[in-house]
Formats: sequence, structure tokens, C-alpha cells
Amino acid sequence: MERTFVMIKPDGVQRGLVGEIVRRFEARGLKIVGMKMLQMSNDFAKKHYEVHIGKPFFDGLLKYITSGPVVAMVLEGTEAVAAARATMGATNPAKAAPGTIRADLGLEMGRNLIHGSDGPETAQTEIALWFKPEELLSYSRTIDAWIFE
Ligand code: DAT
Ligand code: MG
Repeated sequence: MERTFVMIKPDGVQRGLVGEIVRRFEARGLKIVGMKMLQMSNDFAKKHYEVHIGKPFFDGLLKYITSGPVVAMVLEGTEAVAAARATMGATNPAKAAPGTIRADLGLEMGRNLIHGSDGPETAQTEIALWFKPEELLSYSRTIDAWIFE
């Protein structure tokens, strides 16, 4: 089993899409093992998006991501990192595949609704940045045998 970090960005919260977005991950079988709502400070956002510091879009990204509450979660399942990224869709919603969150619910790169870790190592770093160990739960669901072989 693998864990990944996913965050519904301020536009997702403002547009009332938290339920719709979480529904898609749950429907796929991914298990929510941690979840919380918060508004990112500038310093915290810089830590989260450290790799993008200095890029032309960084200032806009920082303003957008700190503009309102976000919903952060850790999802667990088979190849959770890749599965969550596939469910999210490509970075630019206008070019994302139909059926993905970004394509179905958005249009622009700077309002792309959701963040997801881009690899297993990033997932570990981001989970540690966002959640304390005791905020993550290990539990089984009665339906797990119908999702995990
Ligand atoms: P992703 O969120 O798909 O992992 P990323 O890590 O490359 O994409 O970039 C982080 C966010 O920054 C992305 O969700 C939207 C924004 N962004 C990335 N590239 C951009 C660009 N060329 N112009 C505007 N915003 C961009
Ligand atoms: Mg990224």
C-alpha cells in the first residue's frame, strides 16, 4: 500500500467542490487516512512549493494558494501516487483528459483546483510537511476486500 498527499486548493473550496472532488477519490477506492482544513501562510506555502521558487508563475501561485482555506488529505491505496495524479489530470485543465478532476471542473492552470504529490518521494516529504504522524490513521474498511485483491 502506498500513501499520497492531495490538497483541494482555495478555488475548490470557494466553488463548493470539496464533496465532488473527495467523492472521486473515494469512488476509486482510495482510503482517506488523514484530512484537515487550513489556510496556508506565505512561509508554509513557500515550503510546500519550494521547487517552484523563482519561476515566473511563482508569485501568482503563492497569492492563489494562500487566498483562502484548503482541504489537505492523505490517501492510501495501490499505487496511490500515480492513481491520484491520474484522477486529477494534467496541470493545465484546458488540456487535461476528459473525466479528470481538472478537465471536468476547471479551465485554467492558475485555477486548477487540486494538488497531488508527483512521486513516491515527494509524497513522503509532503505528508511529513503537512501532517503529524498521530494525525494519520491506519484502519481497515469492510469493503477493502472488494477493492484490494
Ligand atoms: P502540478 O500541480 O500538476 O504538480 P507543477 O508542480 O508543475 O504542477 O506546478 C505547480 C502549480 O503551479 C500548478 O498546479 C499550477 C502552477 N503552474 C505550473 N506551471 C505553470 C505555468 N507554466 N504557468 C502558470 N502556472 C503554472
Ligand atoms: Mg507538482
